[in-house]
Amino acid sequence: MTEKRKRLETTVIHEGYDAKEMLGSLTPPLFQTSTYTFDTAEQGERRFAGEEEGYVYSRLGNPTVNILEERMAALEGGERGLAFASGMAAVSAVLIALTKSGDHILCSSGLYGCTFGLLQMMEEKYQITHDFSQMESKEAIRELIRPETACIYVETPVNPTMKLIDLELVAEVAREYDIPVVVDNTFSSPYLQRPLEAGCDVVLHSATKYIGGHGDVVAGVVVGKKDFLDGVAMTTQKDIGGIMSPMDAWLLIRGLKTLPIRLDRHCHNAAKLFEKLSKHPKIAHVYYPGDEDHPDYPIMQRQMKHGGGLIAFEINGSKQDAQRLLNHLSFIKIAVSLGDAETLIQHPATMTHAVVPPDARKEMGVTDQLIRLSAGLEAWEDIWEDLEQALDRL
Ligand code: LCS
Repeated sequence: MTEKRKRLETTVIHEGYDAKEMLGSLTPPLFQTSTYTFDTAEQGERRFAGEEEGYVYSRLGNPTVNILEERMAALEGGERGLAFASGMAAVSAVLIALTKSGDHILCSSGLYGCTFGLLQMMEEKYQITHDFSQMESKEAIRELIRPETACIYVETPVNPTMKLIDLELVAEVAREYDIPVVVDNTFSSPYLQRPLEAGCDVVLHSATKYIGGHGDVVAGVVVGKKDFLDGVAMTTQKDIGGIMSPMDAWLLIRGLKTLPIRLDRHCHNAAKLFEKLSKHPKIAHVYYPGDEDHPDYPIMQRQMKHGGGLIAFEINGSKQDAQRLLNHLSFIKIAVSLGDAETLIQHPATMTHAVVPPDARKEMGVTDQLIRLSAGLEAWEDIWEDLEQALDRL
């Protein structure tokens, strides 16, 4: 009898692990090993030749890491998952695997600062060019596709402006040209948004954020078709070597178990804070995908379960006022990263997006007055009281 596919809330806890195979250990064991012994020299030969299944060396595979990879593949609805040392190791492995010198990448207009930095480097060193697009219509996307366009790379919600990209629309155009679509799903997690179901080809995460959820791991994950990921595993992962450590995989397996209940609380807190922030006189604008008046709200309803746990807002004032607001906070932490139990606040123009030149930053909508908040798991009333007292002191 084939086993019925389980719901996401069950998959985050059980997929990819059978306690019977591990002496009944309820929790997946941590295989903290760099290498694996062969019974004979001939067995070693067979393993290296790919004629016999089995572990060889932890840069090529580790049982604890494999559990996480299988679980993430099931959660995103892909055939295979691959784990990396960081979100940027995942982004770079995918982009390098998909492109060669002279190619072109079409990107959503607005990307995490280091992804922007990587694209700049690829252009300077390898002549792999890129364009940015709001991707608001099929025409707008088609206009920027060239014969050498090797992939479309999308973040949605966009970091940090919270603009949304319609994934089904992008996937439809990409299919016309047979170009793969890569989606950075870090801000949503598979609980809120599943890009592969929308027709996209590769999904990746900074697992540092909601996947881990506890601020104690830096990691990345990629999910997609087996053929593509087998290729990445044997090239940009194996030979560049940005693999995930078994300990980090073990922590992520633990963190993942509570993903749905954490996300429910993150989203609830963000919705409450949005209501309060949008009425405050010292705030000029709030960017939040759950805002019913936001032009992207219909996209949110179609492709996300909730509005997510992140809010960006612009204050009435200067860059110094934005910094003063952060300095006045009491328990809300000034820190980059997101998706942790603690509410985190940061100033994108001088922190996550400081590497983006001022002109490009402006085009992305990252002004000096913009602040990004990752709603934590605390009582939302306490988060609001801290924000309110800091706003009142401006
Ligand atoms: N993609 C997105 C959307 C991100 O926000 C980040 C990191 C990355 C990829 C890279 O992942 P990492 O290598 O750090 O695991 N974003 C950060 C942020 O917004 N604040 O600090 C890091």
